[in-house]
Amino acid sequence: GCYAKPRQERRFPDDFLFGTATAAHQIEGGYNADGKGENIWDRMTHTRPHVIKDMSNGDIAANSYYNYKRDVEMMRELGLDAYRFSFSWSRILPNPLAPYEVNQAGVDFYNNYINEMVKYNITPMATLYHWDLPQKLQDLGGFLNPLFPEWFEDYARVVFENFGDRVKLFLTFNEPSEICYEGYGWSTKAPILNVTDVGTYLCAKHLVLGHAKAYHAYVNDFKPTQQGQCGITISTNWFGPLTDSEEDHFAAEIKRQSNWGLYAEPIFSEEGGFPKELSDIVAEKSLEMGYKQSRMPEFTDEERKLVQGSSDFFGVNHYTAYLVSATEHKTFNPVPSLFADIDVGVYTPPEWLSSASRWLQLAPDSIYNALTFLHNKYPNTIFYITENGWSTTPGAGLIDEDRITYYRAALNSLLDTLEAGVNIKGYMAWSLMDNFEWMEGYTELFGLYEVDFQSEARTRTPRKSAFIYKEIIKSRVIDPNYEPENLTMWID
Ligand code: PNW
Repeated sequence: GCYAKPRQERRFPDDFLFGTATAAHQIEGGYNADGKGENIWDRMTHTRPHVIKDMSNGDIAANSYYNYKRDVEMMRELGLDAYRFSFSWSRILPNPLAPYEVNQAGVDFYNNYINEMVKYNITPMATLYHWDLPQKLQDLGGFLNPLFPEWFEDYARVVFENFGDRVKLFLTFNEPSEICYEGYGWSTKAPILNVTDVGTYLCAKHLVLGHAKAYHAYVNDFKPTQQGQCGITISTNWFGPLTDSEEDHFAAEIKRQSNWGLYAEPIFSEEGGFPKELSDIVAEKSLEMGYKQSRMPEFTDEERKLVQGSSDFFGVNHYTAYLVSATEHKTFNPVPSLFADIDVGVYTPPEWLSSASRWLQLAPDSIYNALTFLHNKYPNTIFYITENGWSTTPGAGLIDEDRITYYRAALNSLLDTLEAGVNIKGYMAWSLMDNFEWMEGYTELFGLYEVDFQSEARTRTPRKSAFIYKEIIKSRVIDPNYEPENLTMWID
């Protein structure tokens, strides 16, 4: 008879952590509630509203500051093992240069949120920085100021001190490349500085130093009693060569070095410091322009050592893949800039399923390609997928078949990766609910739950994908034919 083991019987381990992810500025609202300080997204959206696609902001967002019990109820409905959220620095420290002046109302909010999760056995995973820098620090140069690592360590200590008794999984930064390249080297995230020549590189150096200082503060002063883990989340989409030519293979490697190597290499590699080939290129281009030193800063030996190995695990935000060419598909870039330095073209095959976001397509096997590559490059590393998800447009409704197709493909690729021996301990779907999608405002929606942004209560309603994810979490199996009977949610 034909008793071949069906593909859907491949299981996720029982102790694998399934969760969802959010970020403070995208869901909380309460932008000036109870003593919260201003952050760079408050400032930018209030003074330059036209930079946001629908001229919206995060003033109210999904109003989670006042809805945290409902949020945790949704986590229970889905049967989540874990939940990833972020702390708002300016809610906890409205005056960030006085880290001893803690805003108690802000601390109380996070205590309530965390206690409610812990009460229902949901493991909190907390990010210290998801893009919402206190404006007062930006006024002093933000990530470009060499004092940044100290500011960040001061803040990190306040977080560990207040929440580390219950939070055992900390992430310092979310997506350095979006912070440094988009915010400082370009103008597609706050603070839209557009310092194309050195913004990305200076920010990268200060960011990894800040990460390392926070990590060592945790390891030396908190871990012995709190017994948790501290890592960092880096956006690691897959970049493969467009053709099999040597030039395209090199182009893909340089693209990877500039996109995630800049942040991963100093922390996770044996050698430490910035990626070699990228550093050589920037040094060479700097000389050509008449500089006697590279625009890429260096690490002192002491700094290099401080940063090397400063992470208990590697958090991966993974969404899609791109094909890289040494000659084709190039776009205009200012000179000098990171994109002009690497000088490659990036291509997306039109046959890949498209989301509501320009940059997000369903690329076959992209989790497998990215994670096996990282595993081979940084052996013995523990990974968590800290974000993965799909966007739809407002009004697309609750029946989100493309999102379901995407999640099933991603989770199958994740099973392939686990079977290949990569040590991945958890997966956080982006996102629990619709939220403020940065420059796109509320025009691209990533939620398993729809949020009614017209209603004062910001009513949350599960989409079909929520039921599919719930079933996968419960059964530990991806059943390609599972259909919910109706869209009525319950708590098991
Ligand atoms: C992430 N890319 O950003 C962020 O961490 C979230 O805050 C955000 O809402 C979510 O993804 C959806 O955009 C990304 O170009 C930005 O591949 C850019 C990319 C991926 C993720």
